[in-house]
Amino acid sequence: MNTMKQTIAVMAVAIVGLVFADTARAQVTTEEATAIAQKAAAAATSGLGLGPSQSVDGSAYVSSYSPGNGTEDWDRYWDCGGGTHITGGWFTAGNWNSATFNSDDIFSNPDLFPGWVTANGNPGGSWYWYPGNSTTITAEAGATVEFAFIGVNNNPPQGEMILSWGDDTSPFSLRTSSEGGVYMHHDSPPNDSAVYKMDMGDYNVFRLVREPNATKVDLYVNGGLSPALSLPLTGCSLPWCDGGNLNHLGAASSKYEAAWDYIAMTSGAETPISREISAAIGGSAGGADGAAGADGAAGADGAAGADGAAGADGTAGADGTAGAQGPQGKAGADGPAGADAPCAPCATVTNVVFEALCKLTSPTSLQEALDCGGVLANLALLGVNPCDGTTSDCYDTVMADLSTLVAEKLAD
Ligand SMILES: [Ca+2]
Repeated sequence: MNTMKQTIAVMAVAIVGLVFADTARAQVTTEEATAIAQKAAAAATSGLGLGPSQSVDGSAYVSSYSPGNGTEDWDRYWDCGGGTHITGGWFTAGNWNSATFNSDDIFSNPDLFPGWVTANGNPGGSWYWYPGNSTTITAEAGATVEFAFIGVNNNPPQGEMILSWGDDTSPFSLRTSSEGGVYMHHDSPPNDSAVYKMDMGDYNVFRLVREPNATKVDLYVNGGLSPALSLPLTGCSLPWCDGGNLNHLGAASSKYEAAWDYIAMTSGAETPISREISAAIGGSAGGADGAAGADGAAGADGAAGADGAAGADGTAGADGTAGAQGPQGKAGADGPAGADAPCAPCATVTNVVFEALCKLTSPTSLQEALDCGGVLANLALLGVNPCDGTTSDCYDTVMADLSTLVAEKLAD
């Protein structure tokens, strides 16, 4: 039963995926695609500690970004606590005294912030790492450095070192800009990148990546997926390519007052994008395959998808069948009055009645003839338009004349 449910769940996911993919190809606009990408990036980075807003407990500083140091497998990581850069951290050289760095401090708060160190702004102090012959940081393998600090303000001195880094082929440095921001510098051949302007007084995360055999180094800031700056690494010549410049990492010049949170480094290029891809497919490359795990329980149903975009208009449909006959219409208005029928002279009516009387009957008395003649006169006058007087007048005239004519006939 469990297998059945799993199968159904997998099929449902596959169908939804197919529908979505088809919709995406056909309908998604640039704005929608941008929104989807931003959402995906936010979702992907949230698990890396690059989500927004981390307050520094007890301090006045609130960062716009939180560091990703806790989730990565760094070769070297120091949280800036537990001693000096050498006794607590992984650096091997450099100056540290009470004038240059203060442990457990964010600026003027004495020893209230374990895991932080403040560079006091006095000259002379930096942290250096010299791996000697055991370096794993090579141009061939690529490498990544990440660190975070809060600057005392956004008015840093011009050109102070934040980080100085050389693999086995070329050195460069990341420096402060008096414009408010940072830039990258290469000594040989001499070259400066553009200035990336940012609020140096905020909590900022810097990530430098040298991809394998790359001819440039990229700076990513605050979890951004695209480089904020790039600097070509086109070559190296003496005196910049001796042992003091190659194969080293220098950091945290005390000439720029800043409170440092952590610094980490690893062999291999770990761009923000490659980190996300790695996380999405289930972790780091390399090791042998593990044994197959037991089947997981069937997942819960996914949420219903959003409505799709409106479709295009369809083609016109075929004509419908004829409708039923409608109800009978209203009676029409009366027509105009007709023309008068032609009139009939009463004398003509009298002659018709008399001839009919003679043919139909053989009266033996005047009264008998007039009784019968009255019936015939009424018949004859039906529908007749008398030329003189009314129908009743014409009837009287007809009966009077008929009386005369019948009397003369009887007298014959
Ligand atoms: Ca820290």
